[in-house]
Amino acid sequence: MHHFTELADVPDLPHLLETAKTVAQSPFSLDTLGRHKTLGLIFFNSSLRTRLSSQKAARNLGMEVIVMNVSTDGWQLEFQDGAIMNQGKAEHIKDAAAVMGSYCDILGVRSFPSLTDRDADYAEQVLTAFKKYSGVPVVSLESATRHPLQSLTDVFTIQSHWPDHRPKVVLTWAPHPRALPQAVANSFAEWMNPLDVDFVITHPEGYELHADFVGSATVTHDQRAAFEQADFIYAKNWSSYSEYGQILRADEEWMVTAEKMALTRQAKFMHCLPVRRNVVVADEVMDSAQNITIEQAGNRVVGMQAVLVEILQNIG
Ligand code: SN0
Repeated sequence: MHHFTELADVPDLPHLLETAKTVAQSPFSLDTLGRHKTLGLIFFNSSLRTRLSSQKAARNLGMEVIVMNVSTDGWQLEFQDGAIMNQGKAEHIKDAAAVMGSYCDILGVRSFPSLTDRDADYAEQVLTAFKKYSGVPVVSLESATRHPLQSLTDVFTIQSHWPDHRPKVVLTWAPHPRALPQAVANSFAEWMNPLDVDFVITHPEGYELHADFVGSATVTHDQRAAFEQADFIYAKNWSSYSEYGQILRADEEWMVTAEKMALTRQAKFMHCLPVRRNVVVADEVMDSAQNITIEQAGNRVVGMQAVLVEILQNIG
């Protein structure tokens, strides 16, 4: 594997999942694979799990790690090709990415969407620039439209709770006070499509995801019907794609509650975290045995480590 920014970058998903299983069973068996190799973690936005799990994963492989919050600690970056840089922005991404690439063997990059310019967001300006100018493999630490490290971890987590029948996996929209990206939902849908699961997406009208991500999922506006007989409930808020970046409703009607979880087949509750308790999901669900979000977050180390193993093996 070279880059890891979307499912299409993964040459062999079953192989990557096998690598993840091996990593989970013996995290230190390849502790010299990354010797004298440096992972750079570049954040344009906040991070807790991605930042910590990536550092831990890299160190388990003997890698050095450099972390930088570019939006607060770096020069303001210009992304426009041919820009006359006589305003506030001090450095062009062409130069900054090339320099970071010269210090690092692999670069992880986190950048959120603007949620105002849909075309620019879906063109993945930041990630594309890093791929083009850094000269090294790029790992998405969540981009404008996707969060593949989260999705890989989600697939791994679902596989480790696989029931004795073909599972029903439900992605449910939930309310939130802020406008959030579609990235986690897009990516989750992208990675669920190739699995042998009954995949259902439920959301209020106006929250349709781009058809490329929905794929062959069943889409319904009836959340309760979607929950019936579900084995996994994956909750996530996202802002509207059609009325781009807008919050169309924020009422608590779509919150995940114990009463709704009772419609399921004792489903496991999943969320990428951070989660707004008693807005997205009620305490009674978060504090129940059905909640596997902490295990899910723990598995982020496994997901990142598997990705680093496959990229490092490819670098040689
Ligand atoms: C991000 C998102 O994409 O939805 C990161 C998830 C991994 N979530 C948030 O920004 C939540 C922020 C908040 O105010 O609750």
